[in-house]
Amino acid sequence: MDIKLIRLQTHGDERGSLISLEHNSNIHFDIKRVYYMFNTRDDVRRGCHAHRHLKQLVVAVRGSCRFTLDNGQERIELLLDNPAQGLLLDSMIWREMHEFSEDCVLMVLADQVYDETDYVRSYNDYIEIMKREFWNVTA
Ligand code: T46
Repeated sequence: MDIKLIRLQTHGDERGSLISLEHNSNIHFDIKRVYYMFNTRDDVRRGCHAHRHLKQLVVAVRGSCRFTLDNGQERIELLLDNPAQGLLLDSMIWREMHEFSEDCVLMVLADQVYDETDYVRSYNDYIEIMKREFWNVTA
């Protein structure tokens, strides 16, 4: 699956901790947009879509949430609960976020500006695109 968990270097001293996200140092794409989610209820599911082209790095800067990630062939679950860990999500990965802790702040760095046409919001459509464009399955 085209995902990677990367360790982000923490600069720590007696004052506390600092993590820097920097183009060509630990972020290997052009950062065109940053957004963050907070105040998410623990009984909701966010995401539930894939992106045709977008690449993103996701960091739980505070608290935790679970990710369900799916490439149409395998499905994995992972807990994001460490501000020194970044989840690199490539395009065409189906993602769902759930079980948000009350204090969760999820920050996302993206390589494209917001574009609703990049979203694939139906799982059936997602599988059809994967079959047609990535698995070379002819119906
Ligand atoms: C993703 C996961 C991890 C904007 O106006 N600009 C933005 O940059 C974004 C991301 C969203 N919006 C608006 C569109 C919706 O009216 O904010 C509202 C909530 O967005 P959405 O329902 O798409 O949020 P999530 O949590 O389902 O998904 C988000 C990102 O959209 C998505 O790209 O990969 O987080």
